[in-house]
Amino acid sequence: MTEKKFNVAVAGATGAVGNQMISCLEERNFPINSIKLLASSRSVGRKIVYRGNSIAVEELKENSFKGIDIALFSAGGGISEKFAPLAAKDGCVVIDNSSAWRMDPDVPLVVPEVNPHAVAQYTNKGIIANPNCSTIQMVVALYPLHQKYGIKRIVVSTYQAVSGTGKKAVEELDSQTRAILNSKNYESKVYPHTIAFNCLPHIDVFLENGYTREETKMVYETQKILEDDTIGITATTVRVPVFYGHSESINIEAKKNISAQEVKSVLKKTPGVKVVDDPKNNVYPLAIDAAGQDLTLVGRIRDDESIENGINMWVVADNIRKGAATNAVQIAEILAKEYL
Ligand code: NAP
Ligand code: 3JN
Repeated sequence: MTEKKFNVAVAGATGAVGNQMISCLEERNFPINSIKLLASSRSVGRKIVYRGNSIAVEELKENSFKGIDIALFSAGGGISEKFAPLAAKDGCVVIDNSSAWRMDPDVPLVVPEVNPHAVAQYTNKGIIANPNCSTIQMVVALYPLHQKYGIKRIVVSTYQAVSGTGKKAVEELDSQTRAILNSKNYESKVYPHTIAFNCLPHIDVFLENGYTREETKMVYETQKILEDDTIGITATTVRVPVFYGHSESINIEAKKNISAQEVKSVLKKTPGVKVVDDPKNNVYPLAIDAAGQDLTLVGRIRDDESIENGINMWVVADNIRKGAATNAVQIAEILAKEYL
């Protein structure tokens, strides 16, 4: 039987995530019949190479999705809010990387290693949401522990790379670092403070309760994906001067007896996870090792000696790949294989 091939569109194709989506489709040999690359009017005429062919970027418009089977969106929440329903109306399934649809009860929020069954709900609105990058790597590591031990509470602090803010932030860290090392003047345009040689406890906007939107996303998205709103979650999200790879310090309190040794053996068998944990030999997950690959690295696994059934760990993943593009393409693979 010949394999079914799909007409695919990438909205936000010129961005940090969109670009990686195009590479992931190619690397993973996604069955593509045609590919349409969409961005703003600023990028019209730009060429992007896909499988050796140079493809011209087109302007994202209301009628861009006619004849498209699957659209991967990463052009921001406002664009997703407006264009995802239009694309769905034209019969296309949207896999959206923004926060616009994540908490809509009719829209599945999917991490393929955790809740692939939720993809079935794409029929509700024709939209599937991709979670926030910080949520994705956390749930990949915690899902098997929640299944086996029941997680009561999560305390997480993140150390997030600038690529999470997009291509302009990558340029800002690069240019500020060079300027500071050469005693030159520089400006901060993307972030409210200098990001080079600094840490900013501020990702996305501040809310009334003093938390940021990024911190709030981690709470509600995790509960939705793990299908358990009784888990207590508190987060502090921090931007650090790293280009690629988000790191997280995660503390969990479990309902059942748990030990670091057992956690290591459970995580060694967990799909999508690589245990990197040999501290005596200075081996633990590092952002520079996580960058450019798709596994979630987990290490520094140890008992929290201050409470019963507590565990600490250090979790690192490539925020643009598993945190965004790869996760979206994995969702497209499930759709293509099982539903379309
Ligand atoms: P980026 O590097 O700044 O790229 C933004 C992309 O959106 C570019 O392709 C840009 O096109 C396009 N765009 C902007 N305004 C547009 C418009 N009016 N019409 C059509 N296209 C437009 O940002 P990024 O890091 O790739 O992030 C893009 C979005 O993906 C974010 O806003 C966020 O919603 C989502 N995201 C999700 C995660 C996650 O955690 N899963 C992580 C990062 C980002 P031009 O080049 O033509 O301007
Ligand atoms: O800052 C990061 O490391 C991840 C950023 C994600 C992001 C950036 C801009 C807008 C999002 C997101 O995915 O939650 C959004 C959004 O709200 O859509």
